[in-house]
Amino acid sequence: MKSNILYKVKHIAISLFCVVFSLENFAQNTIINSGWQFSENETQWETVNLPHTWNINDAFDDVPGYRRGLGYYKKKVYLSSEEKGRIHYLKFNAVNQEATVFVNGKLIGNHKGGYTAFNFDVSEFINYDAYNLIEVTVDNSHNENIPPLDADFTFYGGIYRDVEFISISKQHFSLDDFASDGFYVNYYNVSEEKAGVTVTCILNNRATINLKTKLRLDLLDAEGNLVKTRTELLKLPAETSNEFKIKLPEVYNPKLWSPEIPYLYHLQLVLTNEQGVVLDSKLANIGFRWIGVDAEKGFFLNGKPIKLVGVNRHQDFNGFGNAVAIELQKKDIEIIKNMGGNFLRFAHYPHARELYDMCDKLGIMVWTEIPVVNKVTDTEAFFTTSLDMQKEHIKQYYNYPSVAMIGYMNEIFLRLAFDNKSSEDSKQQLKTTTLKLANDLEVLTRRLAPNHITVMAGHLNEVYNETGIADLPKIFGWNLYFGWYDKDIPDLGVFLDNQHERYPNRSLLLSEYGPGADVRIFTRTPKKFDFSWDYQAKLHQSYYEQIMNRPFMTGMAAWNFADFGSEFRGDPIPHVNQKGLVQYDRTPKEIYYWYKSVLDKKEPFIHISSDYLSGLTVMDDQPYPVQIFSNQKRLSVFLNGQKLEDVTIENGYTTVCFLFKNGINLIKVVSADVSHEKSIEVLNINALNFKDFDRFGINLGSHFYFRDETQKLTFVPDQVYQKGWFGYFDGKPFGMTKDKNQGIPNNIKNTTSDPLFQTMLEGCTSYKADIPEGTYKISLFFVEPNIKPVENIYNLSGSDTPIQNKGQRVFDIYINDVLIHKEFNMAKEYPEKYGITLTSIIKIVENEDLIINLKPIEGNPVISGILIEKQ
Ligand code: GCB
Repeated sequence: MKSNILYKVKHIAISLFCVVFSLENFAQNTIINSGWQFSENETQWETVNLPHTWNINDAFDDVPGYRRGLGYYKKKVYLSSEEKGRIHYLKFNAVNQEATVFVNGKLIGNHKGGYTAFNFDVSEFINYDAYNLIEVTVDNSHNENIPPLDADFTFYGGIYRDVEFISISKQHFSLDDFASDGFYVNYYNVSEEKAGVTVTCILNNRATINLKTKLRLDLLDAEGNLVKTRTELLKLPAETSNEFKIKLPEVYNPKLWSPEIPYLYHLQLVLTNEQGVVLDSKLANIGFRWIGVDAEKGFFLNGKPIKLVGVNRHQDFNGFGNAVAIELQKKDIEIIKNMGGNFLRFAHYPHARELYDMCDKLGIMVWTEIPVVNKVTDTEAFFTTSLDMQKEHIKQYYNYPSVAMIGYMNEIFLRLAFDNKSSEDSKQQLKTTTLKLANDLEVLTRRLAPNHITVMAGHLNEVYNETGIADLPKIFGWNLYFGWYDKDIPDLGVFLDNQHERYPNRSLLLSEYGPGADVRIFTRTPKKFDFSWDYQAKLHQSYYEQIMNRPFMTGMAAWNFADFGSEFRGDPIPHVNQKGLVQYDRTPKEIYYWYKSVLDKKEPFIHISSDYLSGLTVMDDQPYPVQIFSNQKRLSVFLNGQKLEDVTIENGYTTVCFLFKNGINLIKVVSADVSHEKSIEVLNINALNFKDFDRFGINLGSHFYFRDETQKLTFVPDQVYQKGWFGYFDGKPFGMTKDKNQGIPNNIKNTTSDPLFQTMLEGCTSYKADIPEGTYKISLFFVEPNIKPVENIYNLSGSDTPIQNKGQRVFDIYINDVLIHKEFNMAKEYPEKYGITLTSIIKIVENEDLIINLKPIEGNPVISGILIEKQ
């Protein structure tokens, strides 16, 4: 079958990439990312560059689901006969999630698992002075034997990290130990006085003769000065692989590595033959540090207590899926460092290795883990894949000094906790299986990485205590969403104190927390599940205090650094989990600056949190609260050139109420060393005669403002009717993004202004706005909240039957007694949750106001928004 493809290849234009080797080079790693051919069906091909995924669009479109199936890649690589005496490997740094590789039509191997590297020795399949065809069949379908089985992120399919063609001499550092670098760095006697390094090297001799080699280890300081060196004469027997452990003498008065001063030494490993010709070489970061953990006193670095505060990270990026250029990804680590974070959990799988190198360099302590998430499968194959994945993970990421913690499971009882179908027996069986796998992974991790701290994260459920699984790792992480999925914000501390009391010997970390937040939503009255930035601030500010006040807590990692793709979600931006401190394109949300104000003490810093305020609509006597963030103690606040007050900062912020005038307002905040200014455009409507406006929008049924960039307008929150102003007479506010609806797609089609539509008034028959006489364009916004996505959206069959009868509503719409729409029936007219706008021009005469009536014929009318525009 494959030779068939080879034949076909000759007939299509593909871009060829030539690997030209120089014999002086002892090892040649060529990144072969450009000019691959990609197809979803093996008939139509397109040229793509890696990193690549086929789910960039369909994971974000209006159709539920995304393509999980096969993708085919191929590419030709030229090798000259000068390469003959060398060994050739093909290395894939990550392919999601199963890859089957062919070279010149022959099956080379298969790899399961989408987040770790793997390689194949392809030497015997290569043709010299010829083009060699590499083909990769990639599969991201659901597979019961490959973790993750289920999780709150999108499993984009494709070859999304670098592919390397490696040519090396016959004597080299092994590539066969789970695609590691073939050497492992360990430390001994690390203290302020001295520190030592030992290295275990796996050296291969693929020649048919024995060879005497020299291995030189050079330890260089950050400036490149040689600090210690050692050369070993090593005999490499023919056709063997051997392990050598080499100890470098101790360094006296070493410079220690820490987040404040991430001082790095470097270790160079050079393998030569007896004559000094280089055969292979490697490089590693060396960070002298020691860590410890205490169930009562928390985390210790270099003998001193340190509270770990940082974020979790997912690897995808707006518009790229998981196929993100590495330079763009590296910026994330800089953004986290600039925020002052000293801790990063790479969730829920190993990320690109370059990022761990960045953490070494910038000084961020790392938790890294494999994607065994939400549930396990009770098969030998699942166990084997998980254990192999952990072996790859540990061996490939072992040498980064920033890596402090190695994990292997996230919320592994989540599906079990929500399972109300299975029998008690089968649930018990699943618990036993899960515990067995956890135990196997823990034992494996401790054996392969005895100097790292093992970790696991669980969700709010007793099952982690009952089963004893929480006592396996050295630190247990709780993912806690008090004030979001569960109870209220202050319940965090109550829960943690209780856990600490019940399990005094267990070290705890808050491994996830945080609410969803959309930068277009703000409010004076933040509430659970409103996605306002204000609620995000409230929750994070309180959580931080609660953790800082508990010395037993080792640390906290916010969920999430950035918004990320999760296809089934119905947050205000559909298919995106919006719990990020920065947006999906990494633009900081306001909360990012608050973290900076509490974490980053390097330079004086002030931030006025007001980006979201542009277009704020207020009345004369309504001061608006604005948060000011700073790492300074005392600040002076000015509005439009006038000093308002001196304020004191606590927990990184203070709230100042501003009476804004109509038009541009300038806020200025100064401290002794630094100042910050922001100008805000405000629409101040004189409430009593409601006249100074051109455009006025109301977000019906909602307590929050919504900044609609498509309309260039900020919709105001709703209210009960007030004379001279606006509001509803009857009906109840209704929100589609409510807690209980989590997981149900609330994606409103035909619009990106989802928050305007997602909140509405239900049962409202009469609404009034006391606008002055004139001609107006009135737009009314509607959505039918009860329509569920139909299985086949094309199955409309032209019949009159509504898609779904449940919740169907029919009503007549009147504006000032003029019938605008008779028998309005959204369930009948629209196949799905469409954002519907009805626009009319009306004339208001003297002594008349705007009155909207929704007269029910069947069910309760709903309405989501009103936009009034002067003509
Ligand atoms: C969790 C999961 C994480 C989810 C997060 C959420 O506990 O570990 O994968 O994305 O909650 O946002 O619900």
